[in-house]
Amino acid sequence: MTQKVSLTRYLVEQQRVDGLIPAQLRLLLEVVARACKRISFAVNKGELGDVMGAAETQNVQGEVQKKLDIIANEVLIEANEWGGHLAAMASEEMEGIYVVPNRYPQGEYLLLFDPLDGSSNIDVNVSIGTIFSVLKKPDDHPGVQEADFLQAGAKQVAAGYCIYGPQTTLVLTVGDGVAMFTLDREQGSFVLTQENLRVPEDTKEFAINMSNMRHWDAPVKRYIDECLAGKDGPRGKDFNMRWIASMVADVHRILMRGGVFMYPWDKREPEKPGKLRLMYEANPMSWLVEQAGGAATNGKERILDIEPTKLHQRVSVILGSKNEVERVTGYHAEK
Ligand code: AHM
Ligand code: MG
Repeated sequence: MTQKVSLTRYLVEQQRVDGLIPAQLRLLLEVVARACKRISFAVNKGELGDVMGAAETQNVQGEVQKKLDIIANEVLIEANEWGGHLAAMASEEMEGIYVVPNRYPQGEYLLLFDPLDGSSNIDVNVSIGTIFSVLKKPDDHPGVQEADFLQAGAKQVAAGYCIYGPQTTLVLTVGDGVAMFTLDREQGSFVLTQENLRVPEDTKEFAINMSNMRHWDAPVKRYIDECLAGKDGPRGKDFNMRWIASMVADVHRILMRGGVFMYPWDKREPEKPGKLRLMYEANPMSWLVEQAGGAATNGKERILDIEPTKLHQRVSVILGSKNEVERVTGYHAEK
């Protein structure tokens, strides 16, 4: 019988054999996975638990919070604050950073997360997820402040997401490719189910919210028009479209079978660079996609090279199969 490899064993081996991750980072990732397990169980309860519907609050982005947004945020904080591996956390659901309280030891890592991505899908039983990114706190000063989080995505030391869909699946990179773990509910543990995920360089599938078409910039419109023209158009092939409205689910599909995902800048709110957030949505997803052989840009530059200036900064996102991302980015350059 082939032995199953648990997430714990995988991380221990990454630490021991490859020396890729220090013990504190291994602990951190185990704790994040444990929190995701708890969130998965809460998500699964649905109408049977007090988890559905809107809360009476708004987050820093002015969006109405769902009960599960708040629950997931609390679960992640409670799980991570006492272990001694973190200095502070930042979340889509909190305006400022959350510094680990004095009663616990402070570690050297910073954790950022979107506790529940795809919130509009919670109440309709469609896949949602948790996205996370780990940075190292700069060691040139004591204490921790918001500015410590403002590091380019290329500095991440770990990134991943957990998707709560037909299966609960954790997808992770520590800079050595992308590995996937499926939650075994009977055992209560994540089990390694795929290593070295690869995003095919070409694709016939795109993901974009087409209802915003009239607001797009010319290069994005050109790219989609060419896809829509199919076999008889300049691309010479028919394309398929998918849009789940959970970035986690759209990116997961791309990691599994390729495709291109776009949430570009548009004219609805021209002062905003895009809808998605750089630090805890675009950066971790871009690193995962790059680690799997894909690409990610904002139309002009590699997302991982963007130097952030604000914790909740937004960004235009084009990611997925390399040749398609390069094509859309090329159209922006031509413009
Ligand atoms: P959220 O973090 O508040 O859930 O918002 C992010 C989500 C992404 O998961 C998804 O790609 C996008 O918003 C969908 O936006 P739209 O409803 O405009 O299609
Ligand atoms: Mg989100």
